[in-house]
Amino acid sequence: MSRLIVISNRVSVASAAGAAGAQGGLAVALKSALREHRGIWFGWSGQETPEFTGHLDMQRNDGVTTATIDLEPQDIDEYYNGYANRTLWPLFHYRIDLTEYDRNFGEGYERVNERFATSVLPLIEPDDLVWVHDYHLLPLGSMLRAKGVNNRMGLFLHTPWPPTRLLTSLPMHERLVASMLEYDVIGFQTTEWLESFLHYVQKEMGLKVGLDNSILYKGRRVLARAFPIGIDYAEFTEAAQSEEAKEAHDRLKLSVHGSKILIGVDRLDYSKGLGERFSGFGRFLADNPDLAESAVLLQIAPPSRGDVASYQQIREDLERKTGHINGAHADVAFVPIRYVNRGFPRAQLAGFYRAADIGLVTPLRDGMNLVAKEYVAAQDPENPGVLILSQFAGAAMQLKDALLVNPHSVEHVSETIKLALEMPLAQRRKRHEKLLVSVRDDDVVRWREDFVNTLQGKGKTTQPQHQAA
Ligand code: ADQ
Repeated sequence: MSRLIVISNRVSVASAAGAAGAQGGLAVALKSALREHRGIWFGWSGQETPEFTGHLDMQRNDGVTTATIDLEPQDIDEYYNGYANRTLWPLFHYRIDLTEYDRNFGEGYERVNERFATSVLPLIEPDDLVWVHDYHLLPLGSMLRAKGVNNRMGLFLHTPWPPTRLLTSLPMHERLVASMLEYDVIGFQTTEWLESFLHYVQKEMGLKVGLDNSILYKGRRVLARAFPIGIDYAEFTEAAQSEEAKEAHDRLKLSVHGSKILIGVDRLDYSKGLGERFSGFGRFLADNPDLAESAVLLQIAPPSRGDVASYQQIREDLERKTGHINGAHADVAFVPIRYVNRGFPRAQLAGFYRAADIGLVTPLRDGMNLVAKEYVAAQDPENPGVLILSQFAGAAMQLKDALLVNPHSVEHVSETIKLALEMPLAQRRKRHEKLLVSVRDDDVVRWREDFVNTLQGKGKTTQPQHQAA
């Protein structure tokens, strides 16, 4: 079996007892793949160094080898806070109004990708599979190729891929996309993002795409495909049955004195549509005074990317909006929105999901959205809650039995909340049963096996019946 080299912006090194419970499903899944393939996980330590040295900090924890480098303050500003989070992240989430086009960011991005390439190079052996993750590292594969790496290399993009007309607003967009075509496999979350990518390479680069979605580029064949990511179903359902989850469930239920609970769990990010969600809930309260005190929205949103101005802005906006809605609808013993700015261990989160009658997952744009899947997995199948899901989340392509909403429409969100609160048990069970099949079967283990098999050239997807036209 080939070794696996996973490369991502950050590496999850935590291994101490208890820390595993706080990790995301992605870290858990990648670690199990790394254990199986005797691999190495390479990336930035998250630490700053006054001057870049390329020193590799190698650690072995929990059967997984990690290798990390520290970055200079200028690298962090231009690559991470700059090009990754102020240019590509908003652009890939269709927010050209928030996208900053600064040439220094682009240069910093290339410099750090080059530093990643130089640092990881000595770790790569001839038969290794190289799996690069996300928008931080799009050109890394081409830089490794330039250094003579001929290994099979794949890229998985966790975010959406924007429509061609938006992408062309990025200076040097063609250079960026051309660099991606040095990978052997490029994975997207959904066919929608895949189609946007294929549209770009055909219309802007004049490349031919085969019926199997392979792109002929400089005499090589690059396979582009959708690999929808899932949650670690086994790990999550185990967490949901723990004593810690039960306690969290009971604590939340008791605290609302019989009101229905709506739950939102998101990183504090403008792509998650939190402001629109609060407005939709506010509209529900205004439209249904008879029901008003019967529903509480618990929004858990730990701050993220606090060094970027647009993230400070959203935090202020949400605090204002919460105050406004609570001011208008609270009573002495009732507050409609509980807005909590911190993270919780996964078991407690699972307990909160299970206690909630509605999972309110309304991003304006999201590559996939794992919270929607976690909400479904945590429900009691005998008496499940209802998932309200944005039609603009990648997850909507799989979770068709959720109540799909347009998060921009406060009226639609308000009406859908009412519909969900009044949904009869039989219909809730029927919908949940179907949702659960998808969440259980298309889990993160299947996702990574599918990607790694495709990268290895195994499976029918890599034995195309049709050559590029
Ligand atoms: P994110 O934008 O971070 O991920 P998401 O898919 O929802 O979004 O994953 C968030 C994860 O963080 C979930 O597992 C959730 O439980 C956890 N989390 C969020 N808030 C938390 C809190 N307060 N306490 C504890 N845990 C919390 C990116 C893309 C997504 C894509 C994923 C995976 O933006 O579209 O689904 O990667 O590919």
